Amino acid sequence: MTLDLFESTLMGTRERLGQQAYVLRGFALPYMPELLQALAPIQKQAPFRHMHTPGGYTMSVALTNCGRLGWTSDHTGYRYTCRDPLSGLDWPAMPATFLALAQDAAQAAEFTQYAPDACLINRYLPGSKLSMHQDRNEKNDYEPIVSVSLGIPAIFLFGGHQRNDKATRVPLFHGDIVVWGGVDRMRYHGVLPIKDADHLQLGRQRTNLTFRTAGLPNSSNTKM
Ligand code: MD3
Ligand code: FE
Repeated sequence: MTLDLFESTLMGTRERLGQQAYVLRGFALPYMPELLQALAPIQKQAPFRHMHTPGGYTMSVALTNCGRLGWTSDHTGYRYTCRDPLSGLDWPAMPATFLALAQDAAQAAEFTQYAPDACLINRYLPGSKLSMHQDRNEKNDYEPIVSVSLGIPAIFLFGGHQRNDKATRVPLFHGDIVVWGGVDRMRYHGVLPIKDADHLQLGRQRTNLTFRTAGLPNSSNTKM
């Protein structure tokens, strides 16, 4: 079966990965021209960079952020900040089209009133991977994380609540969205090393947008 046939067969379907976790196939495709247009000035203002982990490693995935809060990592640890440590300026604002897509997807996965304040943008080149981890730097552990896949495919690993729990492999294609919240929010997850491929619009790379509610649930003005 070719990739194209596989993609078009699944288009528009909703797969359940867990009690409160869904894959929405092709959900971002109608937003694509606007999404890509909005992405360009973000990466110009806040370029993709390889972060260092507290353990002394350099991440193979390059990242940037938009929205009020952005995720960063260095030798002292992981955290969300209001400013880009590279420039000292606020992270680029979250484009209206990003927010609309994230809210639309959350709704389709039964999460209402979603108000993400952070969008972490990951860039994978062939060979980049993300080891199994939990996302535990957000102050809110119920609100969903909405993930938008762009470019070449990836195999996502969806694990359990223990690092060693068996993980399900989920192939993700350009335009697919995954939504995880509630009881599935703290599950371990990762991305297998990306296989080399060439995407017609994005070239030899995968970009993933992950929307999060990182600040306090009912929004405070505390500078982080
Ligand atoms: C599953 N990013 O940035 S989607 C990350 O494709 C991250 O770039 C991956 O994991 C990527 O932290 C995977 C995001 C994701 C986020 C939170 C989750 C998947 C999740 C929480 C529970 C289960
Ligand atoms: Fe994660």
